[in-house]
Amino acid sequence: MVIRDTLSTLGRLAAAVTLSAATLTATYAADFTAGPLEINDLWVRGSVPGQTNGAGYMQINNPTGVSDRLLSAQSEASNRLELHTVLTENGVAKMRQVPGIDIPAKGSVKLAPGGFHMMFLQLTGPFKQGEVVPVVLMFEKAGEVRVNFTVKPSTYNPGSAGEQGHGGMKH
Ligand SMILES: [Cu+2]
Repeated sequence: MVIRDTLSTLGRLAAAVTLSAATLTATYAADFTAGPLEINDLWVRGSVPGQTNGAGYMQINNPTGVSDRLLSAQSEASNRLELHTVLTENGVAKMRQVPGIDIPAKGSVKLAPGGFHMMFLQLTGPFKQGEVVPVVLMFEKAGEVRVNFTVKPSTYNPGSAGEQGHGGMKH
């Protein structure tokens, strides 16, 4: 009798654990994580013949109460990989390298056309649609994390964030 009660309790516990694990997966599935940071929706445009540079975009969520900072990135896909933003000076949009991108506590940062982006300079090969571009991101607190950017069609343009950053810009 005692044994049967114990087994039935264990059974209920097992069911409860299974349920909560499933709930967590559904709620918190991120494409990539760096410590507590969640990194989602990583993409680059497919390159066209003759294209030497490319831009990468993603969203970084920080559910913690402590801010972090994206410091740098590395990839075999290009000779250099810089962090850029787009500034408008005298009505002209220009790209500028930035020393880091802050990820605020309990907040998020979106790298998107017209704003912050990862700048791949001197591509070592074409970005082919459907493939992925492996990158190592370095965060001040969360440390190093390997991520993959998905290569979208060369004409891909999500939302209405504006295209002024990368249309015909060359380095
Ligand atoms: Cu740029």
